[in-house]
Amino acid sequence: MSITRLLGIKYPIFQGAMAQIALAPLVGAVSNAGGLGIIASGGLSANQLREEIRKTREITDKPFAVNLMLMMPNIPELIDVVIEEDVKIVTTGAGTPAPYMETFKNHQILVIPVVPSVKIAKKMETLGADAIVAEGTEAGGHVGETTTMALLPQVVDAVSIPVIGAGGIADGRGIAAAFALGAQGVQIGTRFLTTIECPTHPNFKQAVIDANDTSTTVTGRSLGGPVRSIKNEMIKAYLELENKKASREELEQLSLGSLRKAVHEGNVEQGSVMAGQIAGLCNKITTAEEMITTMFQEAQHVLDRMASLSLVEKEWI
Ligand code: TUI
Repeated sequence: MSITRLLGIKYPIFQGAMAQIALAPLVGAVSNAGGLGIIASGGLSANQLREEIRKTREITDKPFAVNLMLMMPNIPELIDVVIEEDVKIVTTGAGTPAPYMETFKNHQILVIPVVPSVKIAKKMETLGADAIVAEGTEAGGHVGETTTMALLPQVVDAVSIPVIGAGGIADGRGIAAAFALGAQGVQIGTRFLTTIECPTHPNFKQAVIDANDTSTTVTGRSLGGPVRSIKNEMIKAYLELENKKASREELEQLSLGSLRKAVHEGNVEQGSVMAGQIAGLCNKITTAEEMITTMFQEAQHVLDRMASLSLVEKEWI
């Protein structure tokens, strides 16, 4: 079954579950526009998640999902809330949902893990995942090592459930490219940072608008938790500490509360401005709806152009 039918959405686009950002206003706007809005539960208490779910339902009557960041210690409580509030789609990240799969299935909850490799994609299919988001290292936040271009076709070949492409996609060309690689849909995070409904401090949006293709880098490799964000004073200090083989405590001290600093306080030099490599392409503030409809129109133009490109005519085949 197609991903749009399976989930009851119009466009095969998921909004990335950006921690502290993907809350009711953005999620409701994306779902109202026909995409899949996804609440980021990472960092929320059970009651805060319940509130975001209820607020989202005040904004939209369309399907939306909850993302479970599996490194969070309160995952069991968050899952109880998902069940109690009758949310029917979850995406998972940064770990394995194995211990909870039976619970999800018993409650007819669709499970869509985000994965950084073929090996983990296959494992998720075996566990009973309903679809997979294959996320390349171009993405913002916690990332794997393989690029979307290389990861996507390999995951598509390795599993028989629908695959959604993520990482480095922010316009119609990227969507068309994901389709060309075998994806049934896309997940987009960074581009949603420059929407009107995105609730970050204006400085955070401006940092994304000002970014170019080389503005992001990865920190935290030495701790086994690589994170992509826009380079700034804090990131420079972090990388210097990592080069000096600083202890986990020292590194964690520097990054403590850093996402909040950037997202809420607008401190984009000392805070963590998580964003993907495609930030350089995100330089216009629009509504989520305009962004989604424009991107699919662009994707159609790209596909039309590709269809009229004849390799026979060029005598390449
Ligand atoms: O999770 C993400 N991206 C994130 S989470 C996040 S919150 C955070 N805040 C501060 C520091 C670190 C993180 C920000 N961005 N993307 C999905 C993703 N999942 N990427 C990689 C994975 C992943 C990794 C290992 C999924 C599964 C996995 O292992 C599963 C297994 O079975 O071993």
